[in-house]
Amino acid sequence: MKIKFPTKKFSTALVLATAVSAATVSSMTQAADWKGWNIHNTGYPVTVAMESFIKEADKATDGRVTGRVYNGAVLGNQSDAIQMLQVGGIQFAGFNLGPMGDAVPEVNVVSLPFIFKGLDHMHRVMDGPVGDELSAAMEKKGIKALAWYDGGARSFYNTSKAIKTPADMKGEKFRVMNNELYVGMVEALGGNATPMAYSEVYQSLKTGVVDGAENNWPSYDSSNHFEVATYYSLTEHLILPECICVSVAAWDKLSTKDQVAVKKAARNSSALQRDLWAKRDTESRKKVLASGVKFNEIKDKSAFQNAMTPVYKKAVKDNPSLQYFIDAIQSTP
Ligand code: BDP
Repeated sequence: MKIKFPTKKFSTALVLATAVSAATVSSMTQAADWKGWNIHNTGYPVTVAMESFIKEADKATDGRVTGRVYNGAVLGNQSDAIQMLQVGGIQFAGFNLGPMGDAVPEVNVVSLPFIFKGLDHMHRVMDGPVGDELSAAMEKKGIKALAWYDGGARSFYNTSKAIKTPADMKGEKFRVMNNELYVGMVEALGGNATPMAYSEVYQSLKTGVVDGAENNWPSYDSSNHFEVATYYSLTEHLILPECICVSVAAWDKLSTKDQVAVKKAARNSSALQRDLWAKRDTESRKKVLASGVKFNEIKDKSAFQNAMTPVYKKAVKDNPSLQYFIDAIQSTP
């Protein structure tokens, strides 16, 4: 809004007061138009939940918060999204917490392989005090997690053979998400790792730039990686929470009443996402197995788990505050 002052001289206080009240009026009348970053395609559980979130936020704030979800990472890769949230270039996003470790070191605790005992344990941790503390750490860095979504369990898949023991990873090159910890994880298992954007993985698997990658069933399916990397070995080494996150810059502009409404919309979208996730997890698994994916169930994962000791040690050495969170997660029943 442009404010025109008459040429006559005003006291600074009056000018300031006018500007402040004009800004207040403008923030009351102009809707916040939120851009939402999303890596997934139409119909994916995260996509449906994010769309439901912004729709409900719009309705519950009488249109003071309106917005749109941009699918397929058209707004940039996930590292870009984290930075854009921090500076307020985008206002909300849905993604897993894996690549967040650089910006918020405490969050790396969820990227420690096998830290969660299962999906239910992850829910209990993230919906409890530890989740609140991680959220507070993120908020200090400009990103507020309004609620947690599911991302299932990630396992390794590759083009040439089943990974039955860590020895089978030798000489194989795996794509990992953008986090040094994942490079260490693959190396501790005896393989090689290349951090790479999600959008580049399909082509890289196809042309042999990498031999494998790791992800949950729904992403293995929706990215079509199952067409080119047909061995899926159930290591379930990472259970990564995902967040519906907002930029603190956008959040702080909302009235308390609207913050309550937007948070409620996020919580509702999380219940929806978890429900859709459970269904999609089963469906995707069925679909890729029916298409001929060679499934290798690993009954005893202890060789993989034991190989992670140096990964934990290095993570704590690099960031001693992680020990507190490791203990807190491991002591959560
Ligand atoms: C998917 C996550 C997404 C990640 C992607 C990846 O939902 O946030 O960006 O994996 O591997 O499962 O990059």
